[in-house]
Amino acid sequence: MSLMGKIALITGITGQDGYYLSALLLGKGYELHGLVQPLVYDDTHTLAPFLDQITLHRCDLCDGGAITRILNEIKPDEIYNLGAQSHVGMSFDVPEYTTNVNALGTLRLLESLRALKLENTTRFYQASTSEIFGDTPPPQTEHSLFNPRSPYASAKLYAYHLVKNYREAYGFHASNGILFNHESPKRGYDFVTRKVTRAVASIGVGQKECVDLGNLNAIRDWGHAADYVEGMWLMLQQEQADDYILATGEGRSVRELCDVAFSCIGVSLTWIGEGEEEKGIDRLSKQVRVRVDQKLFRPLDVENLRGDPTKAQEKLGWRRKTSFKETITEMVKADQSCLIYDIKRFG
Ligand code: NAP
Ligand code: G4F
Repeated sequence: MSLMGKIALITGITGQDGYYLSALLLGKGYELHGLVQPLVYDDTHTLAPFLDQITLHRCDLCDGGAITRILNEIKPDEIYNLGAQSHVGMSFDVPEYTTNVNALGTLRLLESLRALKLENTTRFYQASTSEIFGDTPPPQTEHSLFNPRSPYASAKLYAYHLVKNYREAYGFHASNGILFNHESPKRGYDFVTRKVTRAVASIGVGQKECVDLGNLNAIRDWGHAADYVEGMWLMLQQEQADDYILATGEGRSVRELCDVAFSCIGVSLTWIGEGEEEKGIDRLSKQVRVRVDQKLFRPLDVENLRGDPTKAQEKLGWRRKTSFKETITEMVKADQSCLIYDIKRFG
């Protein structure tokens, strides 16, 4: 039995946010359970520092029967639904799967809670996203227009509405965290920040020459994942469930992300050319370090996301602590350490 006597279940526990939320909840004395995908590459080693303190359950969010059985077994006080096919670009290639996991997965969890009559005892956090705003101009608030521009965002918007429906229809304590991008050394390799910080680490030791990117103009509001999981927890500690934006309020382009990441290895970039011909060049050595690859553009992109976190600040007392530069510097340093370890180990 845990110190607080509270039981939490995290879906998507092996992802970036699952790692930081696990650390937070274990630190608070929760009894912690996590859902992990069966039949895929076992990545539970990502939870290594605290694996022995978590009970893992093999369950796909597409499997309603297994979800019901596990919820009945655990009867959690809190569920954090982080599990998702979370790559926006990939959702154009696998729209049906993305919808099944991100939209219907949420439905399965909520319906299981209802069937088990846990709606009055289990609090529910839904990992919603700034992507639901699409091309609505910034700063986006909780009242901004939703205009999803990808299968990922459309599926997440369905889940957002469902959470609200279950709150209003059945009295669920269910909250949507509308989170803007948040990053860390645990970020998946396919997201732009991590792609850039890994490339910068490799370029720094001469293992790579250049990084190929898609849309350099896209603006995102990038925070640190460790700060954002605190906001998730705070939402479930409120008397009333509600929906909140977590964001920094600062927008930066992918180009600016490259400037900051390359500055970590002492490289100052100068940008020349336009569109597909644009290049980021090392001011001193004149070597090309960033190129544009048309194949990396999405069929439809979201150009400008910058959130207004006022409601979360005022009602939850939430504050982000880590600056953009600190986040990117931490990621570059972590990627450099991995490389140095690999070089020492494998030559
Ligand atoms: P992530 O690193 O991609 O983690 C996603 C997690 O979902 C992984 O544990 C993954 O398991 C699991 N998963 C995928 N498909 C599943 C399935 N069919 N059944 C069960 N589990 C499945 O994502 P994240 O960055 O931690 O984000 C957490 C959540 O917040 C996601 O829902 C994401 O859409 C949302 N979100 C993220 C951000 C952000 O900037 N990070 C912003 C807004 C919202 P495997 O490890 O086995 O693949
Ligand atoms: O890093 P990204 O793939 O993140 P994106 O699409 O904003 O989605 C992330 O944040 C959302 C919250 O807003 C989450 F809901 C979602 O689950 C995920 O965590 O791409 C950021 C921007 C995009 O405009 C993309 O087109 O960077 C642009 N970009 C340019 N070159 C690239 C690349 N993105 C990726 N992944 N790879 C590139 O080479």
